[in-house]
Amino acid sequence: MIEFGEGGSAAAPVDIDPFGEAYLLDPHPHYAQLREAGPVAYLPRYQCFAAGRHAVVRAILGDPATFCSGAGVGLSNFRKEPPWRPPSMVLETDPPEHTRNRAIISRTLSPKVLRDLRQRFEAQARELVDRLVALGTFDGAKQMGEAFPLKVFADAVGLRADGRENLVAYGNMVFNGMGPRNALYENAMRNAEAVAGWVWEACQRENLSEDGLGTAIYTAVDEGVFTPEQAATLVRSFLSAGIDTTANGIGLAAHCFALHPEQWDRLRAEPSLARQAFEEVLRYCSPFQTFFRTTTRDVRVGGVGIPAGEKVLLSMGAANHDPDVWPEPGRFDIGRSTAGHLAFGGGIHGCVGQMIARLEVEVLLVALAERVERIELAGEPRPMMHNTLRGFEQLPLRLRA
Ligand code: OVM
Repeated sequence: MIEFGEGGSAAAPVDIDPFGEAYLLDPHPHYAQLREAGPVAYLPRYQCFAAGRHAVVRAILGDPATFCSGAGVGLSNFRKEPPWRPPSMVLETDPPEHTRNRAIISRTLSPKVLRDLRQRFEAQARELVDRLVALGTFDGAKQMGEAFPLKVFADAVGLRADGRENLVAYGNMVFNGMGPRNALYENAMRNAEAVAGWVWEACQRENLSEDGLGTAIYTAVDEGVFTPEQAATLVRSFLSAGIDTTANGIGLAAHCFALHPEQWDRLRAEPSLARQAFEEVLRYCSPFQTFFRTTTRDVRVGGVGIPAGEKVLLSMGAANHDPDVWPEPGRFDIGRSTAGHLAFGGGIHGCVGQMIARLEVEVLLVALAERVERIELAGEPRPMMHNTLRGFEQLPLRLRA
């Protein structure tokens, strides 16, 4: 699939706008257009290449030496314009630095740590579900999707309780910041300095609880591997990637089950399906829609040429609905095999937090399944307009106990 060198056929131009309103409101026809345009297509509007076929997206993720992350994983090329914040030491780096930095994060999220977090997460999930049932109608995007990771994940990292709303604003900056400089970008960045300042403070050793994931990162300072500033930058990755992503995953899950009550019945009958059910939510919705790689050399992908130094958009949403991989991709079915979905990316940069994300959503779904007979829409959901994430701005819900 991937061959080195110049030449190859020209990428077909496709007239889709992955950051435009029509696409964001209903991406599916646009996904199909992208997949059908060839192994790799060209988006003249953004002067970048784009891939949406599952096999192609997977192959590109599997070749980080040719498709690098160090030039940024948004549309902007860090080698041509300066990034809006100091680059992430894990997301926006390549081996060998990436390998070392990721290992430090990875060891803080060990199976033992996750086992110890489970009880706390379960207790918080039950408490939240009780509160939401009592409320009657509520906003599933804010009061469930955001509220849960803002409590359990931020607790796990070891953040103080006050000011956590900054994390949602920061995630908005990080993820809208991967798109073009459109109105969504500008709007997310309105309060950038204050929000980024709060986050940077929260990442400092003296502001983290002693038993959290954040403090665990600082062990690398004691070992002489990192400066304190590097440790803070790595803690910043938890705070960048760990809230908005999961928050939208939860909102999307609730919406799926509100629209597919027969699938909710299945889950209620067998709550041990919760983990697998979330995988199908991930495949079906792809909360993390797109990111980019940058070519380090001339390459041909499925015979289509991409010169060195070009941005390539990868569409997880398109790949996760590729009919060559998923029979009836548009059917939400918690019993199907979801192996190989790309909602967490893949390859060396595959989501390092995926186990804690799964844990959060699994325990929340189980707590819901134990108490709630029906998840119902209590009004018209308002989809979020966002450069990278998919989810709801507002999701009016009612839980029938
Ligand atoms: C980071 C980071 C930020 C956003 C997303 C992400 C999906 C990582 O700062 O390392 O992973």
